[in-house]
Amino acid sequence: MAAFDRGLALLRSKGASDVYFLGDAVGYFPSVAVLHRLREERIPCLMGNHEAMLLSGDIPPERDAVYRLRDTFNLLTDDWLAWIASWPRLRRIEVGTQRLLLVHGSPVDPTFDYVYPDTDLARFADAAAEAVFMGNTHRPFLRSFGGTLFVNIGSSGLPRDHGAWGSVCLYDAAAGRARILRYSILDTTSELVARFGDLHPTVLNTLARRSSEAPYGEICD
Ligand SMILES: [Mn+2]
Repeated sequence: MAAFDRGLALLRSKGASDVYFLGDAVGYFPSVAVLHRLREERIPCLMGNHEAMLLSGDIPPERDAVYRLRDTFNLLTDDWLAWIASWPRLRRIEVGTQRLLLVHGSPVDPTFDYVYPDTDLARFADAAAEAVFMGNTHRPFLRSFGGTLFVNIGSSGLPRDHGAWGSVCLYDAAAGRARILRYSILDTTSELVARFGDLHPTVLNTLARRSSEAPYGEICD
């Protein structure tokens, strides 16, 4: 939650006029705090695979020890579930001459696909957009292919390339330029780990992940 707030504040401090959320407000931490913030701020949301699993109840049992989606479900009223169910799985936005496609997964499977820094982007030749924004792998990148800019925005609270640096994307539609912004989540992570004393070791290991390489993107204060 605090990591999400920090990413939101960073985007706004850099002049973001419109903010979109690409999914997975729930999962890993049995908390609904990010959902509350998204609704309070009236941020347009896309459905992530975690929301889809939460709503359908189709959660692989062996994975839920990590995802904690049943615990999260039990914190939500019907009103909250109906709101989440209203989130679209993709969003197309036109800004000037720019056609933007926003998904959680990929253009061919908007909810469940995983696109990594080395994924073959030829699969998405029919995206029909100047820029495509994705999440789901928690691994940020900017890549151009076939006249389209493909962006993985990473993760605000559980980055997988380097656990100490949350990630958001700032896009300037007039210039057609995307930036991946990174911000420290060391202190918010410590608070989370202390508050939820029973997080799965997989989650703790991801948060503790460090790299000898600098995190992808621009380090911001
Ligand atoms: Mn996901």
